Amino acid sequence: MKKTTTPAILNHPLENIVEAHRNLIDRKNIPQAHPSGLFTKYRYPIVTAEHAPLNWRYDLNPETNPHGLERIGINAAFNPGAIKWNDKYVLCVRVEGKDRKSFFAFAESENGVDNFRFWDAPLILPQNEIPDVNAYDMRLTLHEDGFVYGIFCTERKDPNAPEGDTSAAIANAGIIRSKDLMNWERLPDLKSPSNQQRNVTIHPEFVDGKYALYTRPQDGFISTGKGGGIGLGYVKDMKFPIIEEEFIINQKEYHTVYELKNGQGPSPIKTDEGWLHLAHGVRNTAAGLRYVLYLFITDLNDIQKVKHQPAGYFMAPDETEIIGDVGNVLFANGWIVDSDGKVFIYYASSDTRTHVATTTLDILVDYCIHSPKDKFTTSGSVNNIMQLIDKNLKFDKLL
Ligand code: M1P
Repeated sequence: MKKTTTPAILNHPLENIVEAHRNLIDRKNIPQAHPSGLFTKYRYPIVTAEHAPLNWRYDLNPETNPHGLERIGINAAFNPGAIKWNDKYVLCVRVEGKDRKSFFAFAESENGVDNFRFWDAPLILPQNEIPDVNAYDMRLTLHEDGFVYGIFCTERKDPNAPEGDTSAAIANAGIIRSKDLMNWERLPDLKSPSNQQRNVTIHPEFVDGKYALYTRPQDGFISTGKGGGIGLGYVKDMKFPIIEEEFIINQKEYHTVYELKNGQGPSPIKTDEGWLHLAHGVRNTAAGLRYVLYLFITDLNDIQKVKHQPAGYFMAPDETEIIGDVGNVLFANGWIVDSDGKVFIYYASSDTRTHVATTTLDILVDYCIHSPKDKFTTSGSVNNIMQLIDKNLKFDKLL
């Protein structure tokens, strides 16, 4: 049903744009169960560049903007951190302007799927001595110390870049924390043995009295070089976030979906079977890099030990997700688990838009425990299928 335009906007040059924006925010999503049974995706992205509030983009005064033109353009809205807060599903979205700078903006929904609406203004990120040139991919984690930590990637020009190289950058982990999501304290950037860090997030519990941080050490800005893999390091005091030593807990591996690099997604979720991790894996193809999502479980008493890891990917870009600014990418750095075990996986496609997939902890744990492991060879993969065929012999009358 068409909505009535509010009198204040009637005959304003932006009348149609206001109505289209309202319809976009009010639209209900349509669930689409995946044939694997592992998750339900939804027809529409839940947050896009077009969701950005109109007063961030347009001069609403018809006298100074008689043509109703957009003054500041938004390019993309993706890779959100996520947290349940005051019963609302809250995302800290990476919003990227047409000027290529990313910034953070919170958006919230009553049910985690529909009607995500940005808060009034973007986050004013407190700065350290050297300002962030770009900031992105926030992980939000409620730690048992009582703070919500926001760990994100802060990027600055590489001071040692050869003359004329205007793209070499240093990426590191920036850290903020808050008790109300409104007032944020900036802590020093992470110090670690690696030149470059991305995909850093904090384990929600203390480990032997220390903070534990998942890392992704790498030699270069894009290439991991000798580095790579999902690492883990310990910090005594988050006011001085120093990791002396990193332990790789989940390696990149030849001829897998995480052959080139991988990275921890959001902080892991505690289950009876262990800590459930969502990560991305990257492989190379003739058409460029391909990013997919995968899962694994680590031991409750030894978080460096991977207990279960199914072969291959859990979720990959579908035909609507594969196209975007950086094609063939699924990336996730936020998820929320409800008290009834329902899980909301917030993921982005092709560095352009944000989606949600819903599932349950039971399904994710069952998938991790009962799907065969990667055997790293063709004959190993066939062997996994043969074992399932044998197991099914008694039941194939069903087919
Ligand atoms: O472009 C794909 C992703 O690339 C980076 O991830 P990674 O460091 O694992 O390669 C990040 O910049 C991420 O934001 C982006 O989605």
